[in-house]
Amino acid sequence: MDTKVLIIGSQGQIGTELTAYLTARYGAANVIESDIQQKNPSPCTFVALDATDKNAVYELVKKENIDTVYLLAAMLSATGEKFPDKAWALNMNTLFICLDLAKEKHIKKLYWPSSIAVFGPTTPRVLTPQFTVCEPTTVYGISKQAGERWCEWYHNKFGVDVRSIRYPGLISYTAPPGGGTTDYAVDIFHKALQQGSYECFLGPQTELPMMYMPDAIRATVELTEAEADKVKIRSGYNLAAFSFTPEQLAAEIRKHIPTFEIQYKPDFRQQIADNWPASIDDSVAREHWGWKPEYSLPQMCSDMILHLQEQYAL
Ligand code: AKB
Repeated sequence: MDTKVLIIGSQGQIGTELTAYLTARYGAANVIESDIQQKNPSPCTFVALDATDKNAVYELVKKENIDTVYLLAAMLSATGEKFPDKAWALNMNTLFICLDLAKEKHIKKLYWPSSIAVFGPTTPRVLTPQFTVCEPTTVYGISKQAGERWCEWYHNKFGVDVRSIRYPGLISYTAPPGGGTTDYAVDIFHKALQQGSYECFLGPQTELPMMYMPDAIRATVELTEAEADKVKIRSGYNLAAFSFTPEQLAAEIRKHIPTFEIQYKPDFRQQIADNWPASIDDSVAREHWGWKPEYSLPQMCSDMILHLQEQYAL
């Protein structure tokens, strides 16, 4: 495939796996990964980059002849509530820099992640539709909702080819998530294997939409590579795989680790989760560009435990 991509924020939970996937798909010579600093080894070229520095992003795009940018740098929901001004500045400034690069035709395509955080307490919680009330209550959610509006505006006004998914909570074993409300669904596996027990920061009945990372990565690339006329929504697509509560996840983990114990100590993240959907209707993504998840909750659990047992040499 004739493309050269830049991943911004490549060392995070999504970026680590997207970088590996795209490197395997396009070849190391066609993928550049960038982040504020390098934490993990890179399968392609790594460039240290401050994504809020427009000139630095521009120089890198030009030097490397980039046509597609995956902009993943962001502050998530829980950390965003602690640092609202920093969350807003990071999440919005980086988006404007990339939208403007696309508007000025320095890049051809932009992928930017949205989130279920665009929804709020006035949104229907069960099978949340694609088009519905969006009154987010977190700074992260407000930034994602505003970002979606801006993406659509740049597309309508200047023809910017921007694509976006409203990710549910993402579960993976490679790189840890950072500062989200759905992070418990990753931490729980590490603690289950290392300690046999977990103290959960959400209550037992808190149902949230979730997805295994291989599905999320495949969706991201499928949407980014889709023919432009199939991408009829330029704000953010709803995407779903499965939903569960901490209690249901613990029961699934117990099928592999029968002695696993869970305690509940909800903190400020409970309120964030209570304002998010329990499940998502992703029929529009299925219809427009053929999205279909592959992993169920039991399949995700088995795969997570298998890989983490290897990591911890158990
Ligand atoms: C978070 O919990 O903030 C993220 C998200 C759902 O966007 N994982």
